[in-house]
Amino acid sequence: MTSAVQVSDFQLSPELVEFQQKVRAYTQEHLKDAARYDAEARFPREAVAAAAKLGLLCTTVAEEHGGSAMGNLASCVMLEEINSACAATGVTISVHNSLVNSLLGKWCNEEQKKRWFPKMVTGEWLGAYCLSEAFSGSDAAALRCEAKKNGDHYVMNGAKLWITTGSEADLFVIFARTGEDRVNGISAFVVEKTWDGVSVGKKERKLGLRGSPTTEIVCENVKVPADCLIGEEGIGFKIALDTLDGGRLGIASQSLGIARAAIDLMRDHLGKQVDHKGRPNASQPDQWDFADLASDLDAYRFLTWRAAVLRDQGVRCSTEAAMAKSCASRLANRAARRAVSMLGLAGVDGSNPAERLLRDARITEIYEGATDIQRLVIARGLLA
Ligand code: COS
Repeated sequence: MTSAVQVSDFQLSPELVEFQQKVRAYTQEHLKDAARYDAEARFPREAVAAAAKLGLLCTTVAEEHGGSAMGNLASCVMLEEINSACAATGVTISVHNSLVNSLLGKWCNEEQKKRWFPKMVTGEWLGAYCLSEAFSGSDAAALRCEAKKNGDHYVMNGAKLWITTGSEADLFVIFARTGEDRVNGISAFVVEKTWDGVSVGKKERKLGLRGSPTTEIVCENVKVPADCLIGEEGIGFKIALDTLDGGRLGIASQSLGIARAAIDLMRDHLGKQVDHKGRPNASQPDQWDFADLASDLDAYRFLTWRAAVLRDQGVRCSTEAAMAKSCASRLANRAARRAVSMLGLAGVDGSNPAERLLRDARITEIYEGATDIQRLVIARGLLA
């Protein structure tokens, strides 16, 4: 297996520690309303705007286009912090950075970057990544949305499903069929929300991440100018999967944040159970589970950071990213479930974030590639 990471020590650089502290301060100041966003299924607009002001919406964009160019490792550090407080804000920022901005930066030409980045780096516009459809979730290449060339434009028809930030985004990256070949007949386009024929369809009612709107995006005879094609015709599927390698690092980091929050709740709970000398006195099974979950958190953080470093080095990290996501997302679910059971009634009565963490964790094993898809990617990578 290719592992180009040079491990000289296991510390973040002083710059990244400073960045982590800055993001932690942001979460403490701006994500206090996470429970309300969830209860009211309300988009965390103010929190996202505050993140934009701090430059958190441009970590994957080059400096020459107004970004901070901090890269994937920094994005992972940032997303663990944000998601430990509010996963709805976390996924909005993850998708904007890792699925949209990074894609535009890697695959668009200079003219296109100059057109869209000024709005995307400042957060004036939010981005959405539109791949899935009613009949193509895990089998992404089965997509049917079509873009037919007609002179200087394409005519796009189709419906995209389960689109994160769908109703709030201004710029959509849409994958559509420009030819019959299953894989090489797919192309990627930028489509703007205000264009004729673009509409936001059904909004999903969800178990968790309720502050993050997941909607359908419908295109009916949308006239897409030919200069909104990304790259060239036929490379859309590779763009989609290459981008998802980075996206999966975002979801792995989201999972780490959720797991960390659950483990912190357990620490508070177990820390109160002491003997007459003040030594830990919680039941041994509770301490064992707490110890295992905390150990896995550290292990999977390194798994995630390894993949991020590879991506920052320009090395393909499909296998490593899939390992990170499959392990971290399962950990988030285990940790949230255990926190709820350890806290007893307080785990489900909403008096603390445990039940929200449990609901928010579930999707991490589903979106940006379900766990079984990650296992498939890992096996294929190792057997290739
Ligand atoms: N980066 C660049 N290219 C990639 C790639 C990656 N990470 N992964 C695959 N490719 C290339 C392959 O090399 C292949 O190209 P060649 O034919 O030139 O060799 C092409 O893309 C097709 O790949 P593959 O044959 O593996 O495609 P499959 O249809 O078998 O699909 C899976 C593979 C299942 C892994 C893919 O459909 C997938 O990831 N599904 C989940 C989709 C998903 O995550 N959806 C969430 C959307 S956001 S909520």
